[in-house]
Amino acid sequence: MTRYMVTAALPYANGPIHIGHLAGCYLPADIFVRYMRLKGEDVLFICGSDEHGVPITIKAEEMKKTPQEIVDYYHDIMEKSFKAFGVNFDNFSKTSLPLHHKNAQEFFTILNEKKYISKKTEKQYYCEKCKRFLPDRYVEGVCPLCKSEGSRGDQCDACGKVMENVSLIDPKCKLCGSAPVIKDTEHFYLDLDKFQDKLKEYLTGKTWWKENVREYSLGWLKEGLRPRAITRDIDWGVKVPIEGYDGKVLYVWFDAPIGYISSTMEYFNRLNKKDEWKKWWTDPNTKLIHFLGKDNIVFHAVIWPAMLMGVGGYNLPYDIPANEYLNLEGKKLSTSRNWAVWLDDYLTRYKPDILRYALASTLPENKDTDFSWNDFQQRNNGELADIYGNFINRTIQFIIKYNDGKVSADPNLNEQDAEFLKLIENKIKIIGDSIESYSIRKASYEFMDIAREANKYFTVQEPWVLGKKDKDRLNTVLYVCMKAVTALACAGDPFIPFSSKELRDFLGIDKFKWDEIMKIEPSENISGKTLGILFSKIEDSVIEEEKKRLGKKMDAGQTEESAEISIDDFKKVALVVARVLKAEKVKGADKLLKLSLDLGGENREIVAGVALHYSPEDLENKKIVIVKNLKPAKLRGITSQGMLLAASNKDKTRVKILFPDESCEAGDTIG
Ligand code: B3M
Ligand code: ZN
Repeated sequence: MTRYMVTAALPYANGPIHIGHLAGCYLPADIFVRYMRLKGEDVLFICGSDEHGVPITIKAEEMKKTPQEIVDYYHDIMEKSFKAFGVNFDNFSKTSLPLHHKNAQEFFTILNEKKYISKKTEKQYYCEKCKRFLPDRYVEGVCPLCKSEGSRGDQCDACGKVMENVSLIDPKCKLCGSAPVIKDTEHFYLDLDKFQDKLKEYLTGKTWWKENVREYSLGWLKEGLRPRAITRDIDWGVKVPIEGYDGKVLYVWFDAPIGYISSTMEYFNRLNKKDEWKKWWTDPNTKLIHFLGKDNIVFHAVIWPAMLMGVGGYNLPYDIPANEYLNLEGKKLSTSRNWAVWLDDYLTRYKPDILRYALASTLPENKDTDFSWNDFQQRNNGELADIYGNFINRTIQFIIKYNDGKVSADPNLNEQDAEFLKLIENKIKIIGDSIESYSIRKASYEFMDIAREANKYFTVQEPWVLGKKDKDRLNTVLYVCMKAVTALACAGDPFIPFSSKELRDFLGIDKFKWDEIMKIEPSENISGKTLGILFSKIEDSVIEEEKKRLGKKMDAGQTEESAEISIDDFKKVALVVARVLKAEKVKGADKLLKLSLDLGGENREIVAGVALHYSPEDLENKKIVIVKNLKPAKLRGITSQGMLLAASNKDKTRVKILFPDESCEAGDTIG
């Protein structure tokens, strides 16, 4: 039986995950894997953080931390947010692990022994002021190919092209801004030219690949492959396993794909099945599928297969479903300008399923697409709430209110009923076929279309009229509606797994197979059960807030620290001690607590975004510090008359309220 080894590109551990990453590969990979598992296929889903290379060392220098501290920090954030978003990797590893270093060195050694690696002296940028070579992203300039500014030394963000050595126009050292000189340095090269013919045959045979991926890769061969440097002059990374090369490490793109294998090994080591990984990487019955974004294509479709061919014995990638780019509100995503929606931040305000669905509906499968907050709102309000949620809700409410919660399983289907059920069955098949061919946008459209059609059926059948005159017919109609609810609960799993699970729990469906969804008999009695609101509407003002957030620096501390204020400015802020009389959760807002405060003779209400970190009991009777003269703001319909003081880390994963000494009294002023 065929096995599927599925990977999603290893994200650099130099920042949290944003929607561009999600749309590029993590969401499509997860949807694919969820579906394949429901089909009963044997799938392993592997990822991990990419912890080497210049992206990491630059970040470490910026934050004045060690590279290891940086990668550990972001690895955790990424792992947690993937989990909370429902992206269920079997293993999320780290390329800084010793196991991986050993594997990468072994690859290098074998390729070297087989004479696929050579040594060459080549020109490299060198900054005389910083006294160091400037590999990859340490240098920026104008792209020689597309002429955009801010292009890096190894790859241009704007056109995605991989750069020839020292070819930037007007290069600048990223660290100090001065113009680098060009110096000779000795490096190891992977002799890609030796794989030209084999790669051509390999790529030509991949007729089922997405056209953009195959064309792009073959395009690379047209110019004739040349040896590529696979070492760098930095000290963070996998050491070159040859004596006398201190201060040089393997290029991150040499070791990173080997990380997929290391992650697989780590997974099976943990299960005490040490050799099992081989089945997933060398057995011809295993199909290797790499999900990734378009700037990663050449590394996976040309260089990585060459490495695997060179070492020998490994499967070559069977498919590389790469996506194009996702823009945000009509502009290119930019992490440095904070023109991004960050997953960990998003998850503090909204359910994962909304973003999953909104992104699935607009994935850049064949061309760049755009994410906008208005579209997000429309997908939620107009589709998840008004179509999907509405159908489920009206069906269940109707059965509970007007039919004692009962629907018996002996329907008397007429032609219309049978046709409708057939239509659902067809749609489930189309969804599956679409996912298998990586047309996930189409799949998600067809999924919502089940609910669209179901609403039509409900309206046309008019169960509210039937109740009075034809109990038998009513039962049949409700039975058919429950079949549709069941179909939505199951077929929704790849797209909106959390809501689907909630709905399946309500319906009492445990495990199910994709091909047997229409065979599931709906539960005959739902009386006494309650199903929460799956999707509630998002107000315009909330969306406006999101838009305002874009482009603002996440790290407020950084910008404010530099802006000096006078003592008079500071005195304008009225800080006082307040005692919490009562604390309660704000309905429909996971993050907010409403606090009733005693300010020493005056009572006030404030709304504070601390509910993820404190429960109401934690705060009652405690003394806190608030800004008293802040302009009142309305949050979820409650007027907040002030703001409490709390300390937090940059990503707001740790939030600590400042509690003054117990001997302070409500109303005491601070300053
Ligand atoms: N870390 C590039 C990126 O995040 C890189 C992928 C490695 S996959 C082996 O865009
Ligand atoms: Zn410099």
